[in-house]
Amino acid sequence: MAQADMTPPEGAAADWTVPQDWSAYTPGEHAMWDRLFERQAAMLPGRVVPEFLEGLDILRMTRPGIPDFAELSERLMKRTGWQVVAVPGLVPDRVFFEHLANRRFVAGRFIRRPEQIDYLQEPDVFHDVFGHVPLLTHPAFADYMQAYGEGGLRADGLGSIDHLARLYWYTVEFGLMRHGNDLRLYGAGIVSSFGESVFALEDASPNRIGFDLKRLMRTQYRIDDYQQSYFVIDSFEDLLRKTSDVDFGPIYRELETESDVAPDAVLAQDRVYHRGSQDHARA
Ligand code: HBI
Ligand code: FE
Repeated sequence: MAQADMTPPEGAAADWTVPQDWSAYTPGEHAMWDRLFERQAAMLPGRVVPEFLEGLDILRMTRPGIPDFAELSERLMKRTGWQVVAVPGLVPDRVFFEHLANRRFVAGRFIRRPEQIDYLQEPDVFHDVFGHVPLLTHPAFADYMQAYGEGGLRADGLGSIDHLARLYWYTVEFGLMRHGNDLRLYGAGIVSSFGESVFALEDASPNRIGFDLKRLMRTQYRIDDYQQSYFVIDSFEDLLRKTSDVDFGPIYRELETESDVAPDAVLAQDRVYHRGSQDHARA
């Protein structure tokens, strides 16, 4: 979880935003973006949902260099009313939810260094902008993200952020979608990761299980390795329907009396697309 301290750091506004300061990026930083972009762009066609590639196009993100948030915001605003704002790093949960509820996506402005190319702890501009922003051009996904922010503010009042955060994790960060008889990627944590883009879809190790809201909110997750289970939605419209026409209050109360589910578990009730060998996690 993010810091409990609600005071923004020196140089940040009360809502924790900072200027992106686009002109301060060095040629080396832009080159790092281009290197990451090319690696993912080569891998994603045929693996990612088409809506993601359309989003890259709509936002002109196929051009070289770290995108200028002001320009992304202008294009997004016309499509779905979203903006991209810069923050220094992880922000407190309430601050995060408040931005999403107002259709502002908070993005790190820094980019990883070459020695961190495959793993870093705090989300950088490549994860946040390449991973998250393209789908904000999709109306149902854009509405889902706002609804998550609003739900976060309510969950905070009910002491249920930990359960709700699993929904974000297993959809926005690590979600898969059905595509005909295949599966496709849409989670930002997967599409911004060279290794996990292949692992999540093609490796025999992880479970791939149909989306079920309550089951998913019972499921613990790993932050230190590839996921042991991925959850599969039918469409963004279906995801929005299954989460926004629902009163989470009674579900949170039920969850308090039910045990958590381990990250690798398969339950009798699950719609199983693939039962994982879990070889990766055991290795
Ligand atoms: N802050 N910058 C940033 N990015 C996140 O994705 C983020 C955050 N703070 C809290 C948070 N995510 C999650 O823990 C919430 O979904 C609960
Ligand atoms: Fe993320």
